[in-house]
Amino acid sequence: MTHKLPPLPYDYSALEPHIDTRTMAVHHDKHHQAYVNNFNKALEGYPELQEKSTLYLLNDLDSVPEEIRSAVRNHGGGHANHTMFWNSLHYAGGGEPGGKLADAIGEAFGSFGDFKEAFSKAATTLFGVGWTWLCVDGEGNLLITTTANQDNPISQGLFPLLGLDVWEHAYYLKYENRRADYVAGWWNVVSWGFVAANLTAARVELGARDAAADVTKWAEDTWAKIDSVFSKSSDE
Ligand code: MN3
Repeated sequence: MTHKLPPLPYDYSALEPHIDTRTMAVHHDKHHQAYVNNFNKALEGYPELQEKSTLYLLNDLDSVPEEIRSAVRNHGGGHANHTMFWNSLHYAGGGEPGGKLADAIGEAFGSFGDFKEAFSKAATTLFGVGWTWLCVDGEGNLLITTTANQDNPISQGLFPLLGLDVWEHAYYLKYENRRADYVAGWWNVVSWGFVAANLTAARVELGARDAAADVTKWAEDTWAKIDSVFSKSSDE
């Protein structure tokens, strides 16, 4: 099995004016493609790892041979993060979530406004390259976290619900150095339905983990399942 670049689930221009057409084309076709290529290259000669889902490998980096561990972390992470990123955006997105996601955000952060402020602050103040995330921890609590480079929160035992790419390649063509303006624009295209579905999946999977007799098997099954939700056509 080799990993494949999943097609964007909408046109390059779909997120205009908040995320511009040229940025989407370069970001998806060049940057994401390069992560996929380098991830596959790292796994050459490791057929047993080629059969594992991306998230499973990222969840258990210690099980990856040391000579390719950094490459899997960086390029497998880049593949997983970007796949999730495209699917977390929609031209009909924005606004505020409802239902159980709204309740969970209110419980964790006070209000949606407080959450938005804290997330934006984390994204705008992150030094260097990386991502800002809304995650669920092992006890089911929501939290905001950041990761450097292409690290995925799964490597720290956190379920990612929503991730914001704050590498300059994600915004520089349109916003130049104005990261805060990019973050402000990004809120208009967040697909809350995607985030809500991830929260439901995370809670179901946490329950299954607590009940599992074989945690390794649970992890393998779970991350394969979540991988396939994030990335319907990336693994063939
Ligand atoms: Mn990127």
